[in-house]
Amino acid sequence: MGEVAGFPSIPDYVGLNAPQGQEYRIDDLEVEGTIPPEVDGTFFRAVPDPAFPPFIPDSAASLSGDGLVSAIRFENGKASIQNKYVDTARHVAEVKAGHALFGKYRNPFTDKPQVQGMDRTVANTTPVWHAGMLLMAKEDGRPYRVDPETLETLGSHDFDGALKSETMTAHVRIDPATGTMYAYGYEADGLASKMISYIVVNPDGSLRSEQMFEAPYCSMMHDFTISENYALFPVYPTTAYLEEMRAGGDHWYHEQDWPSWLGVMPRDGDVADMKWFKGPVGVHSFHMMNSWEDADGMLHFDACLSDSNAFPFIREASGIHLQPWELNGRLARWTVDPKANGGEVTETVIGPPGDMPMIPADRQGRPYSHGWMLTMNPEMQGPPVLGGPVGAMFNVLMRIDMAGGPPRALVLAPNECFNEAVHVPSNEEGHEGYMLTVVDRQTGPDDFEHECWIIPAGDPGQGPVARVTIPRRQRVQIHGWWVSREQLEAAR
Ligand code: V55
Ligand code: FE
Repeated sequence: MGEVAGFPSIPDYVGLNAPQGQEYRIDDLEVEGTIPPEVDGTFFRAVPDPAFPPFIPDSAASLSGDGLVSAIRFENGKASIQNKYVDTARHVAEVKAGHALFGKYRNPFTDKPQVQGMDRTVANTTPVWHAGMLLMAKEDGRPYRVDPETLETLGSHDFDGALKSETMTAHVRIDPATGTMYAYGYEADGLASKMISYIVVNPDGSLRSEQMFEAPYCSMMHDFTISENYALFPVYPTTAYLEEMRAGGDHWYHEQDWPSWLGVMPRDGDVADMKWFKGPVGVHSFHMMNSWEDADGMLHFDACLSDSNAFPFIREASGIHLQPWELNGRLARWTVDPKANGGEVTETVIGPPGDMPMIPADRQGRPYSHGWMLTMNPEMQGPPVLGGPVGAMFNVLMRIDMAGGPPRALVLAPNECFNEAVHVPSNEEGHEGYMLTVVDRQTGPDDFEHECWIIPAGDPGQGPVARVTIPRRQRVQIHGWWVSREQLEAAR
């Protein structure tokens, strides 16, 4: 496959993963079908896109790409796209130098001497919208604030100097009733640390509280959940060793025989009241769908769980040799009694293997009737489209009925794949709104087309009601966020 000048010809940089590195705005995109009136606002996407070839071959390079904000804007039935890099300290320094200065994924000991100590986050994982602010977040550092209209970078965001944690997750949870944002940072006080910062942010964007606690071990805690009364912190055995980093090794190693843990505390309470529930050994999850309390007060934690870490580079570094298709996973529900003083989780399988779980924003932390996720067509002959950080792309968007009704799924052609979708609610009673997602279509070894599809959320299988052509190559997106016109205007 054709390589991009200067970049090594390895999967992280070829085909769908070929670096693009261009900033542009294109108005009046071609639309097939009709954009529904609800779809009025901006679909923000976080896209890692390495601006410079690496000076160390790094097997985790797909996660190290410079953060680029992609904004697909909808107004009056028309659509436009704007792509712009986040001007992180790291990106600015590398642009000035004209080449890469930072080494391996999350290993500062491999950086060039002139950037030692510099903020090395790439702000490439989630465009978070809260309190009228757009924050480009990545779990290894603090988020960067970006102007939602111009996509100009406004700087590293530390809540007006109030944040102590060196890191903040890319997966925040916003309470729909109050607008309070719940977040956390792991490795909060340094590399390989067990320290976690529990961060609560007022609806106006000011920091309400920050409390530190220790996890059973340092863990790659990519996401967490809230329910109406609790905050739930999953700890999975992908861990870090400072000595490995100092020796130029990787940040992450998966310990297949360590137990997982679920920390549960009152959402607005004290970390001293954390209770730890033991989960199965060896498992990992990047993303949770939701948590909620039932009528009996039992607490449920719904996550896209795998039997090992889903990233091949982490398994390989850990001596776990599994092909991607040999890794089993499921949408799993862990149930605990939050009034008990710890114990073990009880697991129930509630959905297929897959990832990128999505729920309506107004069901966050509450009982919910349905959610959506990406999965693979089990009947497909031949390989899926290759690309993204895991190496293979998903080709099914599935609505999961939590009451046990049949799933409703949109299955793509074998040469097509989904990026994560966002949900656009509808004001119409009983209408579930729409899912917005960028679909990539492979038309040759190095040739791809991209469209933004607008899909009925209540029955994705009906297929898109509108398809917006994106006339430039797009690199694989990580997460997205839908911001309505109302929210955008309130933020002005
Ligand atoms: C993920 C993505 C990351 C990362 C760690 O999707 C985990 C999971 C794009 O960066 O650094
Ligand atoms: Fe994520």
